[in-house]
Amino acid sequence: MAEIAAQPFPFAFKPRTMALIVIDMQRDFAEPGGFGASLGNDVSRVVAIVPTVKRLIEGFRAAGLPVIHTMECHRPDLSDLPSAKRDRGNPSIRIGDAGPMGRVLIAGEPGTAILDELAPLPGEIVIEKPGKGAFYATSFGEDLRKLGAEQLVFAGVTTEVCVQTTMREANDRGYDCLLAEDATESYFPEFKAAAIAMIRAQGAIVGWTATTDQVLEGIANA
Ligand code: C5J
Repeated sequence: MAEIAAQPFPFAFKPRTMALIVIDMQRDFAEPGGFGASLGNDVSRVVAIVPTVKRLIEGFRAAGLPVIHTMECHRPDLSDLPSAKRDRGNPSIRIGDAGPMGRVLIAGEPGTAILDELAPLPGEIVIEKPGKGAFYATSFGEDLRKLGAEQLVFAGVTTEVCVQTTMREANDRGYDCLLAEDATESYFPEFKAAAIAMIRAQGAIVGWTATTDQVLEGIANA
């Protein structure tokens, strides 16, 4: 087993069974006029992590390890958008409404796309997910099984919503999970800090956390 220096203790991994999961690095969460901004959030926090997420993605690609991207989005007919989700918050535009970047969080619309700098390469798996967790109503679990993945490194947004939900789902399914602390972000710094603390509390009850440098160093030394 190889190791990544991590908290609360080193993260052991088999060099060929690790995958990177990049959660929802979409224009709708990072750009003015998108869904995140419509909820009154400061999207510059998301933009700030893009170079770090890019470095992490490039490190996995260079090591020949899989990179899986997720996108939070819904069908154009909204058949996968329950009112429990559409009616929440008090956004100026709701999911499915027409906004400056097309219909908000609808598959295929410009604002729903992954940021250009982090665009998936041909052949990389992209999961379109209607929920916060990536396992719900998607092929994600089956894709991981086919890849033979056992350890998952997570990046993306937002730390306490879609990232943490997917990590918890993955942990329940038997995956060892590590969150790259500086490659994830929240609109609320205190929520990010709390999520990181929760994840690694009680002897890594949900998983481990490490910096992008630590992850890349662990991969390089494997
Ligand atoms: C949210 C997400 N926060 N990707 N989505 O609505 O975390």
